[in-house]
Amino acid sequence: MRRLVLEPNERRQIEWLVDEVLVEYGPWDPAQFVPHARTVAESLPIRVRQFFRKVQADETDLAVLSGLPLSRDLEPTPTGWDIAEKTGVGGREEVVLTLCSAVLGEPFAWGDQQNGRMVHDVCPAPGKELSETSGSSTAPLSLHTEDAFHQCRCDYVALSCLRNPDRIATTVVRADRIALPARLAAILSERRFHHRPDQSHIGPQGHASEAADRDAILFGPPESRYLRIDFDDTCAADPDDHVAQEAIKELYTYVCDAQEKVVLEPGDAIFLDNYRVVHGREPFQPRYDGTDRWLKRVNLIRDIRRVFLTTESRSRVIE
Ligand SMILES: O=C(O)CCC(=O)C(=O)O
Ligand SMILES: [Fe+2]
Repeated sequence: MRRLVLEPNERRQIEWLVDEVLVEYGPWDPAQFVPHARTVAESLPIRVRQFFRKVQADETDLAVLSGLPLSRDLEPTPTGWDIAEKTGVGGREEVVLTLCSAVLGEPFAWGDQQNGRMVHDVCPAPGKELSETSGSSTAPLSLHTEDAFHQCRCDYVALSCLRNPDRIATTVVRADRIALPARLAAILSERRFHHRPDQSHIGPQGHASEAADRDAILFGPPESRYLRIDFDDTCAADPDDHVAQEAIKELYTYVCDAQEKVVLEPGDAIFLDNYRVVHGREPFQPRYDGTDRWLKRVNLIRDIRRVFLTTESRSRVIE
């Protein structure tokens, strides 16, 4: 894990830049700003830019930026992303995350997730407590590769923390820390698995072709393996393939042994390499009184052309 703690003068520099963005590109609309974000992000403090260049070059699995600016008059935590969308709460924090994220990758979105928004709200929502979505709370969010079902899934998940009063951990498992026997690794490297769309993508029929693809769970350079798995939605491609089914179960035990917890503090942003880390969240009791845990989230891809080739347009929203 690599961490950069911002100095007060760097935090001020970021605040000025956010003010500039809100004047020049206001009223704030992430979808309008995102194509310009990379250029504006050139004015971020040099240590931030160097940090992300290093994260990219080394394929750092977990990177944390600490000491980011937070509004003194931050609004109460919304009770769901749809409320956040209507009210536009946490707008300054979205600018901060979008700018920092743009150094590492290109933001993009999914049409069927949070209404195609570029910046998501991760906060507990009434009625979603037990769901397999970011609005869950009392049930743990199982370990997953973000959008594992899709070839165009993100290279990085960026999560910035606005509030986390009960210090609820994001759970992470780094591929490098999973001590798999060679026999198991060999099965998981074969294309005998389906990665089905998760509950956050409503209307899974829209992704039927990806869901039908056969793919491996383990792939990439043998000395630093890549992972593709959602423990709720990855299954054996052939229902009679008991070896593949058992391999997923066995992998789960090794993954649990390697699980680590990262507690995000307000002003922290974590950048998870979605090929090298699977992540989830501990359960917690929501209060729905404006003080709940609240994160902002952005999906990042290294090469935006992969998105354009998927959308067959210059749209960053995959339908
Ligand atoms: O709430 C968290 O810490 C992680 C949530 C998550 O998996 C996500 O938003 O993609
Ligand atoms: Fe996630």
